[in-house]
Amino acid sequence: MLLESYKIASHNDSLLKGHENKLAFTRSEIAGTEEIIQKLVDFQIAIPSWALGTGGTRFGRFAGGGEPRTLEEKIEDVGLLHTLNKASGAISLHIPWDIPTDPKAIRALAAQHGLKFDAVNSNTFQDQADQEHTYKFGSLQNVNKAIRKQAIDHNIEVIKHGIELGSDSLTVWLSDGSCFPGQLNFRKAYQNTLESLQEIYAALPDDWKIFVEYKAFEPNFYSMTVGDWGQSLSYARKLGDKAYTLVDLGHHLPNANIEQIVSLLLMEEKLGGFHFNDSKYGDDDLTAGSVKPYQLFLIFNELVEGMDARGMNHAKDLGWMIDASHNVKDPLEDLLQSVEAIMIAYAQALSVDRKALEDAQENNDVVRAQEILQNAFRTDVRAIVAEARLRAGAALNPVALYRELKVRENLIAERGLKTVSTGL
Ligand code: LRH
Ligand code: MN
Ligand code: MN
Repeated sequence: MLLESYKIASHNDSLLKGHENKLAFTRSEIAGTEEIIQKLVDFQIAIPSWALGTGGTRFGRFAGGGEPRTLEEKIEDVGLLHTLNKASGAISLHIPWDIPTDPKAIRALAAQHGLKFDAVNSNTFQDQADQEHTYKFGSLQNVNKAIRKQAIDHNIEVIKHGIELGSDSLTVWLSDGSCFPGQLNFRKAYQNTLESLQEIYAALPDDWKIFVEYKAFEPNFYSMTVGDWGQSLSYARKLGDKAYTLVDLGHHLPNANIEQIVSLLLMEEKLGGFHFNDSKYGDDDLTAGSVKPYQLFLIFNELVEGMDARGMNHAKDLGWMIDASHNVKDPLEDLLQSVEAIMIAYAQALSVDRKALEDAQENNDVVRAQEILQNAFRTDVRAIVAEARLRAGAALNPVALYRELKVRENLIAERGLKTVSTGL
């Protein structure tokens, strides 16, 4: 579906007066808005190819209509999102869910939509139809060398696909672990995993990164071989300079202090990137910022503080990706909401009075420190985020325009009502 720019322009015209009033008020509330707006314009969040269809749970999947049936259609969907918000200029592929059989054409199509390829993801948590060995008892950790080799080879294959697409990072998430005490020798599982990762690392091009994603639980429920940030950091350290930890917000035990984890990883120069989502209980993969927006803000607060302290470029030095998809929403609307929530948290973090906060911290003024953070969190920054979109040529209200233009209805007319996208 083509979204002509005049439609965005006329949508923006209709909202302009109200927007300008709100922006003027926000400018009076927040210092340095111009700088914040520019940072927001530069900030891009990658869309996962597996989130464009309705996700399911193990209790069922309720597919929506007009889902993308091919990688080409997925790229078109991300292109649509990017046209609407100009903040989703990248796509992250999961292989083999999305195999670029004609990489040149895929790359050209993505470029046509202004999209880059973010991290490529390997999949050794499911058995594929043509696969020789099963991953039932793990992949890179497996006691069987042939199974480890199969998983290593798959990862190297994924790197090759990534190179062809112009990606520059590989995300490895392992479901490896055990469900029962005694099932696994932890030390041997660690050692096997490390050696396997080392072989994958050796296949990385010089300018690539490998992200080691951790997860506390699921599908293994007694132990996970990369179960937390400490284990991920331990692998990343042993692997070398190109290896980093990836933080998926849903992969922690309840009440984990994720913002502190982020701060420490940044300090250790081993934070590689994010999978944004939100949750109430575990890896719920809900829309970013929908349940715990204050936590998302506190994470961005540490990111801005830590990245600035290290002279890092916010837009370029970490991998920003969404990893969320669920059953009950239109996935494209859901992704627009996630991007918006991330931008809001980022804008709020940029608006924190750093000097005042540091001063309060140095003087143990706990009340003032809390006031500073909560003031930033409670100040409405939505007009600044909208202004960044306006300047980038996107829609002032992407979800509203998506509905006005009946995008989903058009996609259903194009692709049909009974479509099932690949993914979980
Ligand atoms: C695992 C995970 C990981 C996978 C994706 C599909 O829960 O977060 O990133 O690659 O979901
Ligand atoms: Mn993830
Ligand atoms: Mn997950």
